[in-house]
Amino acid sequence: YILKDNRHNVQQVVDIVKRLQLNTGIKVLVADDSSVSRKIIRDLLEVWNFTVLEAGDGREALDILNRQDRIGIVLADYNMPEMDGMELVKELRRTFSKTRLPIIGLSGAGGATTSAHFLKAGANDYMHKPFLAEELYCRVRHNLETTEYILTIRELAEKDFLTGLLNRRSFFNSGEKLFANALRGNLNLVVSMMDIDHFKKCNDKYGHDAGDEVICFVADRLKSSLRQSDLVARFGGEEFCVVGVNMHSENITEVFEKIRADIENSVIRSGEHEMRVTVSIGVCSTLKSSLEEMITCADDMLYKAKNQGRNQVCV
Ligand code: GH3
Ligand code: MG
Ligand code: MG
Ligand code: MG
Repeated sequence: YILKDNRHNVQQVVDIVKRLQLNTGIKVLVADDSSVSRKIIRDLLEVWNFTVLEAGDGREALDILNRQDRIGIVLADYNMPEMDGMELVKELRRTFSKTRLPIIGLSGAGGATTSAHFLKAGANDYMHKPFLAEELYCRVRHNLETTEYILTIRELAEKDFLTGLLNRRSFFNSGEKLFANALRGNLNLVVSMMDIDHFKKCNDKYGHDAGDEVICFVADRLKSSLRQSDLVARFGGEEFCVVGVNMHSENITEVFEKIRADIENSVIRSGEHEMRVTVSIGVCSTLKSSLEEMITCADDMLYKAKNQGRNQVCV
C-alpha cells in the first residue's frame, strides 16, 4: 500500500523516517466517526512518524483542540454524528485561521459538491475516501509545509531581525488597533520611548557585534519586564518603543524605573568583555488624539531625560 514502486517495504520506510526524525512531534488530529477509518489513517500516518490523535465527532475534535496545544493539522470526515465535518471546519475557522491550522476534509459518501462545500467552509484541502497512502502523505506534508512557509514569512515581515521584537510596521499595525480601543474607552494606554545612553561609545570600545549583543540584551529585558499584551518594538538602532496596556496609573513610573534600574545593574558578557549600559526612558501617560502624538510626547520626554543627564525616566 505504501510506496508501491517496490523499492521499499513499510519497515524500510519506518526506519528511514525514524532515522531522519521526519515529522517528529507533529500532531495530526483525525476526526472521523468510523473507527475503522481512523485506524487506517492512524496506521498510515504513524509509519511517517506523526503523532495521531483521534476524535469520533466534531465536538470531540473541538474539545481536543481546546485542550491540546500545537496540533499541526486536522483531518475532518464529512459525515459524523453530533457535529459533522463541515460544521467543525466552520467552527474552527472562528478561532484558527487557514494559515495557522490547516484542515483537510474527507468524505467517502459525498458527491462532487462535497469537496467544494468543504473548501468554501474554510478547509485547505480535500480527499475522497478511499485514498492511496501516498496521496494522504503528500497532502498532509504539503499543507504543513505551506503553513510553515507562511509562518516564516510572517515572522520576517513582522519582527525585527536582530531582537525578535516587533518591527516598526507591525508595531503601528497593532498599536493603531489598541489606540482605537483606547479612544472608545475600553482600555488605558501608555506609550514609552527608550534609547541606550552613549551607545556609540559602546560600539567603539567593544565592536559592532558586541553592540548587537547589548541591543539584544536590552530587548530581552524590556520584553520580559512587560506583559504579553503590551507591544514592544525596536524602532531602529538602539531605540525601542512600548505600548503598555492597562497599566495602573500609580505604577507607571515604578514599572519603567524598575526596567531602567535593572539594565543599569546588569553586566552583559560577550566573549571576554563585561559591558554595562544605561538607558533613558520617556513616557507619555495621557491619551492624545493619535498614536503618533503619544509617540511624539514620549519622544519629548526621552529628550528631556537625555538632557537632564541620561539614565533616568521622565513621565
Ligand atoms: P545618546 O545617549 O545621546 O543616545 O548617545 P548615543 O551614542 O547612543 O547616540 P545615538 O543614539 O545617536 O547613536 C546610536 C548609535 O547606535 C549609532 C550607531 O552607530 C549605533 N547603531 C545603530 N544601529 C545599530 C545596530 O543595529 N547595531 C549596533 N551595534 N549599533 C547600532
Ligand atoms: Mg463518517
Ligand atoms: Mg543612544
Ligand atoms: Mg538612538
